[in-house]
Amino acid sequence: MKKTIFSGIQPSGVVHIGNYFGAIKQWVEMQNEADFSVFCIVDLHAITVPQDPTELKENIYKMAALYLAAGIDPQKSALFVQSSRPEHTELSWLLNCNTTMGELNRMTQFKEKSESKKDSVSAGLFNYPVLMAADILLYGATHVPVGEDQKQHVELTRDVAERFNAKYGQCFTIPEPIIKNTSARIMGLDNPLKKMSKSAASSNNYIAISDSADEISSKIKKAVTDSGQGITKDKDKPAISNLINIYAEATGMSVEDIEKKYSGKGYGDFKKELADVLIAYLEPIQNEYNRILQDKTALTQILTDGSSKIAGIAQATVSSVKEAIGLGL
Ligand code: ATP
Ligand code: LTN
Repeated sequence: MKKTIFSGIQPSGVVHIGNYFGAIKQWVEMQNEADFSVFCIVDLHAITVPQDPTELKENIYKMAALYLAAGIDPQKSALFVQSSRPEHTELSWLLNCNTTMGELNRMTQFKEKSESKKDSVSAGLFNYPVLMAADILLYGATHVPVGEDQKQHVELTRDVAERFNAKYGQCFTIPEPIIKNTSARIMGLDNPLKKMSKSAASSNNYIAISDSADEISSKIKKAVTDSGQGITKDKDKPAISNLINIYAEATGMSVEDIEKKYSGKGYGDFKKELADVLIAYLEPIQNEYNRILQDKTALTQILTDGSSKIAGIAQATVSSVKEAIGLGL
C-alpha cells in the first residue's frame, strides 16, 4: 500500500524540544521512506484560543523556517499553511455533522484545556479534533506521526472515517498514529509528571528550540531530579528517566548505552553533559533557522508551491465526500 504521511503543528509561540523530538524530528526521518508526505502549519487550530494577529502571522513564518531548518525537504514533501486550502474547513463541517457530541466530550485534551472555564472557551476548541480529522483524511494519509497526547485525536479520526465509510461507501483511508518510544512524551523539566508544554506557567518547564546555550545549561541544571542516585531509567524515577530520553534523542544512543556510560556517576555530571549534548544538537538547527527566516519571499514561495501541489488531492476528496452525502446538484 502507498505510504502517505500527514502531520501538523500549531504556529503558536514557542516550539520546545518536546514538539521537536515528539513530532518534527520523526517527520524528517519518515519523509525519506514515504511515497508522499504532507506537513502542515495548522493556523486554523491555533485560533481555537486567542491569538494576536501580528504575532500569529510572524509565527507562521517562524514555524515554516523551523520545519525547513529541521530538514523537511520541500522537493520531497508538501509544506503548506492550513488556511491556504479551504477544503480543510469544508471537510471539517461535513465531518462535524457525522461526529457526536459524546465523542468530542470524551477528548481529554479538551477537558484539560477547558477545565474551570467551560462556558468561555470557543466552540472551535471543542470541534478542534474534527478539523484535525479533516486534515488527515483529505490527503488519504496512512501514517500520522504525533506525540502521545494526540493519539486520542487520531483514534477519533479512525472512528469517524470508518463510520462514514460504512454509511456512505468507501471514501476515506483509515490512518494509523505513529508514536515513538523515547520521545512520545517529553516531560516538563520542573515537573516530570506532566508533559513539557509551551503553556506551562514557567519557562523552566521547557527548552525552547531558540534557547541560548546559557539558557539551556541553566534550565538543565535547575531541572528537578528524583531522590536516590544512579542514571537509570525506571518508572519510579520519572525525572531522570525523562532526562535520559532527551539524551537518547539528542545523541541517537540507546537507553542501555547511556545507562552504561553513566554507571557510577552522579546527577550533576550527567546533567552537565546532557546540556552540552543539547547545545551541540540545537546549534546547527538554530543557525539554519535564523538564515531561512531572513528571506520571507522565498519562504512564501515554498508555502505557496506546497499548497498548489496538494490542491488537486484535497479538491477531489471534498468532491467525492459531497457526492457520497448527496450534496449539490
Ligand atoms: P500545549 O502544550 O500548549 O498543548 P504543545 O506544546 O502540545 O502545546 P502542539 O502544537 O499542540 O504543542 O503540539 C505539536 C506536536 O508536538 C504534536 O504532535 C504533539 O503531540 C507534540 N508534542 C507536544 N508536546 C509534546 C511532549 N511534551 N512530548 C512529545 N511530543 C509532544
Ligand atoms: N492537533 C495537533 C496538530 C494537528 C495535527 C493535525 C497533527 C492538527 N492537525 C493532523 C497530526 C495530524 C497538535 O499537535 N496539537
